[in-house]
Amino acid sequence: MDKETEEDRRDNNSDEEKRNVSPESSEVEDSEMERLRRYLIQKLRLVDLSTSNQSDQSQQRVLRELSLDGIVEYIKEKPDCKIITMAGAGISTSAGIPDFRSPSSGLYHKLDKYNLPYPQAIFELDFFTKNPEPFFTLARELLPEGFRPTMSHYFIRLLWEKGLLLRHYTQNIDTLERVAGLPPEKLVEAHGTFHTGRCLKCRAPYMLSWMKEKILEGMIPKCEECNEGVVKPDIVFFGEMLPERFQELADRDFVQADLLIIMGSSLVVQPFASLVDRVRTTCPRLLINNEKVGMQDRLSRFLGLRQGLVFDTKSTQGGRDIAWLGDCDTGCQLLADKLGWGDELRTLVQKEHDNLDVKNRNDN
Ligand code: CNA
Repeated sequence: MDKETEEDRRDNNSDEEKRNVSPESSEVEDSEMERLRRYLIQKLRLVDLSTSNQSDQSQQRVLRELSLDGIVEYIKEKPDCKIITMAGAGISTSAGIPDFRSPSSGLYHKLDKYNLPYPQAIFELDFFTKNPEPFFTLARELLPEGFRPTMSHYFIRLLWEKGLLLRHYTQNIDTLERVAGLPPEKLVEAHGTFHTGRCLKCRAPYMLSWMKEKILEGMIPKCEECNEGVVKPDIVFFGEMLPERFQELADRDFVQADLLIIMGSSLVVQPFASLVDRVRTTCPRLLINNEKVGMQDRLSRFLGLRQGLVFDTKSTQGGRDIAWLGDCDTGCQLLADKLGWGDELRTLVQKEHDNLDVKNRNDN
């Protein structure tokens, strides 16, 4: 009891002390924090200190209105607007391809049957080398067989046809951007693609059609050159380097962009997710997704790392980030409608889907 009273007293004292904190001592604490932050950044070589305060600059007003209408007005006023689109699995879910992380429908919730030690193992090189079977069983469900690109894919193609697309960066491996007619030079498949594959032993190259035949027959594709290695589609597994094209073009493109549109991604896989920080601080960023993602966490804020998206519409200093929450296809159609391209997009989708249906019928 006595002890409690003593502790209470100590607590009260410390409360008293807190209340008596002078502005000077709080400034000292702040500067010590700042010194610690800079020390950690420098020691860990986390980020260039000259750019670690960019978030302050990003508060300039670049959009007249922080809304989809603000973005529409911005595009209309910039006839040569250079747009980068970034996409994830969410732009393909309406084509029937599940994403990873959506609750209940995402792949990570459906992997029990593969008996994995943990869900990500299916995309890890070490695990694949020892046991490729789970991956190829899953690949059978993911293979671009008869899937049709979505409204979102065709919206990106329309941006290209209008001369506004600087580049499309995708995490998807389903090749639907190619099927939608986006030219390869406008496309960066950051996590690789099923389009091509390689023998893990002798590196002999293979095409999708060859791999698909084996995978759909329930076989593990084995190299016909060395007769030993497993042929792995050129998709990037956890722990593998991203394609050189990603590094090269990201360095060149993002500093030039006038607008960034991010669609259907949880923005948790690095380094893709932090691309959002590589545009200029005056470049508006529009997120079209079921949920808000990509915001800065407290640790990164403290370390001056990854600024992330800032959806604080109450900020008096302006802002440049918009979250349009809902289905990607609906968001893209709405954006196209507001830009005056609505009918063009609907017609493009209809025409391309009809062509694909005919092609699929002829192939079968
Ligand atoms: P993810 O982590 O599964 O996140 C998907 C995000 O999209 C989530 O925030 C969802 O809420 C959102 N979403 C899902 N459907 C819709 C929709 N119709 N409209 C709006 N938002 C939607 O997927 P990420 O792409 O962010 O993760 C990166 C991984 C997933 C990459 O390595 C990919 O290779 C991998 N992946 C790709 C495919 C594909 O190629 N289609 C499929 C599954 C996984």
